[in-house]
Amino acid sequence: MGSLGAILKHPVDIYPLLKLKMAAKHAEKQIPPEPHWAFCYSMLHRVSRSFALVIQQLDTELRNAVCIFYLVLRALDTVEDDTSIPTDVKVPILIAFHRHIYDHDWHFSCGTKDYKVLMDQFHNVSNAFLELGKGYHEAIEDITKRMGAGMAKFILKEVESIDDYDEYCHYVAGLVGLGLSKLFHASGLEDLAPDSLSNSMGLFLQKTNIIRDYLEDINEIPKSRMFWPREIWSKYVNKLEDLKHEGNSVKAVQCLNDMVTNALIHMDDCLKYLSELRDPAIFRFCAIPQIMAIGTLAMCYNNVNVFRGVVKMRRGLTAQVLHQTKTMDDVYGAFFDFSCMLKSKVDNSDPNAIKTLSRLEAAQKSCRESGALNKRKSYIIRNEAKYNSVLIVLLFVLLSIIFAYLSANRSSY
Ligand code: D9A
Repeated sequence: MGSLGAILKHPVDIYPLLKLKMAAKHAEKQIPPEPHWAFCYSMLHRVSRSFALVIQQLDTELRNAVCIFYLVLRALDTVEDDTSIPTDVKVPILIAFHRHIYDHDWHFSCGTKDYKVLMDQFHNVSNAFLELGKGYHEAIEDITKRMGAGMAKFILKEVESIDDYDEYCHYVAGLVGLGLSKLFHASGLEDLAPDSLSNSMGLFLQKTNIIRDYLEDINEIPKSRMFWPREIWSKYVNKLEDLKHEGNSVKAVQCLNDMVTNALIHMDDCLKYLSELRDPAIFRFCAIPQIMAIGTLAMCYNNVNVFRGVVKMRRGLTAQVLHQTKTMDDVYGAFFDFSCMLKSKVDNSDPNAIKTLSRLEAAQKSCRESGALNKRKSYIIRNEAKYNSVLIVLLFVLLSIIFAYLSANRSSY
């Protein structure tokens, strides 16, 4: 849908979208003067859009550490993703990456577009890294080392079982959760979160990405990338790529729903992790991606378009989440709403319907027990309904005027 069409359909998006535009303009003006830091922050803006805005609100020292951590991880990812690098070249780079970040002029050319610039000019990232405090150095080094080793392991191995799937997601995303918790702790603003909760924060986001990106990953050139575990898809089709063929759409959607149901396991841990944060900026930084994830899962569930193109949250809805997420009550409200939306999409004939519903009900119970739902003023879905009825009233008024005008004209004949 074109952006004008989207806006006409969701007039409620106009204000948050304008606000987002202004926040983005403001953030771009805040880029620091030192060339290496300027490089890091402009890179961050280019590769992460909305996420960069939320990072921007963190306390300066922590913000710098998170910015560098993010870019180091993106660089590691660029090496892992580049299918044109031969395995015997790639594996040693992944394994030694935690040492390269201490090297003033190390770089390795790979990736495309913005990622190529990041890789070619990586010395800016290492120079900025070297200026961070000791606590931040240790956290970033430790996570980079463990992630690089995990990625190397999975270059040679496919994701077969659900345990493999959880292990792979741990390396590429769960460890990010662990690393961020360490950075928050090093800043003195938060207690150290338990590793299992930090891990779940990453798994929930990563599994959502893997579900949403099925088509993009399977169509990857020169070689498709497969992250959906065989243990799940083999119940529905013989080959993972069969899911995209039109004749298999019933099986494909059942498999998709199975994958979403698997991701829902992590909801409870995510709510627990978020409920224990104290600093409001750190809270927003952590909560926004989680709400986007459950929103994306709600859009993907039972939706055959996952196998035909991209299913994403509307930009306007993203902008709303960005502005409306301030407290834990907002998180409970959003999780509750998106769980409702998911529940309404569950078809009793789906092989996993009972499991899906029970996971959603468990999450809704946590939201209800928090007591947040009674006192909230507005939230995403109800808000939308309110604006839609305003639009219907307006339309009605407009039609009445036209009708009155026409009948006045007729009587004058
Ligand atoms: C995150 Cl430092 C990520 N990943 C994300 C973004 O959120 C997490 C990569 C590097 C960092 C952080 C994130 C944010 C806050 C708290 C977290 C956390 O843990 C406590 O990570 C677990 O997706 C990537 C991984 C999932 C692999 C970890 C959010 C983000 N959003 C994109 C939108 C998109 O669709 O990818 O990057 C964006 O805003 O552009």
